[in-house]
Amino acid sequence: MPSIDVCFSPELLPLFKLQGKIAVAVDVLRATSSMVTALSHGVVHIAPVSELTECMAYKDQGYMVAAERDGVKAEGFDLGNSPFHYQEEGVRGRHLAITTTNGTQAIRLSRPADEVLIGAFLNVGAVADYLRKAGKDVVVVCAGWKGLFNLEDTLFAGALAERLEGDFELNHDATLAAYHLYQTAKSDLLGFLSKSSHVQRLERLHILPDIEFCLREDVYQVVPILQGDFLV
Ligand code: 3SL
Repeated sequence: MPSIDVCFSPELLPLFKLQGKIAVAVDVLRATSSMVTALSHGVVHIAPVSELTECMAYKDQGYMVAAERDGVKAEGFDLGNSPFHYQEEGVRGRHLAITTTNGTQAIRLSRPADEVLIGAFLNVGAVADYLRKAGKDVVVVCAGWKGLFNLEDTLFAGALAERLEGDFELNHDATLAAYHLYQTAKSDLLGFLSKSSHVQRLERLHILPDIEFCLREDVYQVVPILQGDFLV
């Protein structure tokens, strides 16, 4: 039976072997939630990049360019990192380049895996269905915050483990921890996360609706996959 493991921070990735496995990169608040939303609302593909300058360079090719640093839209960019930016009719049929503080870094570092998928609560069921069909070992790569552990990405890993229970081994300690944390939190994810550092950070920016939206499960069926430099 394949197994699911959880890497709680990109800093821990050197301890994981990704070759031969599928990586699920997650940054619930808010990068991967925004990416899932964008592709579900007709964005053609997404270039996730690390640096602001690299991202801005896509503008010359007709891309919408989006950037977030410390929760705020970076100056001069078309869009920030709110999932609501990507529900506008104007995004349909466009190409998007995006850089964020943690999420796009987690995606880049996941590249040694056989496949890199993008996960969020918004598409957790669709990701689980994909992984069940693929039948390969999985590592959930949590974006965390600047190298540190975070609760929301860990809860996503727990939710995914719950969906895969019975078809995947849940025998890694990190997976068991995430699974049990999710059991405690799942009836009220927002309440559980209310004291967490990133929810408090985002609340200071007055974007509670973003948080509430990102914590909704199974809103979208899309499973973004990294193909070359692009998420499709
Ligand atoms: O760190 C990231 O990649 C972002 O998702 C952070 S924020 O939610 O936009 O503040």
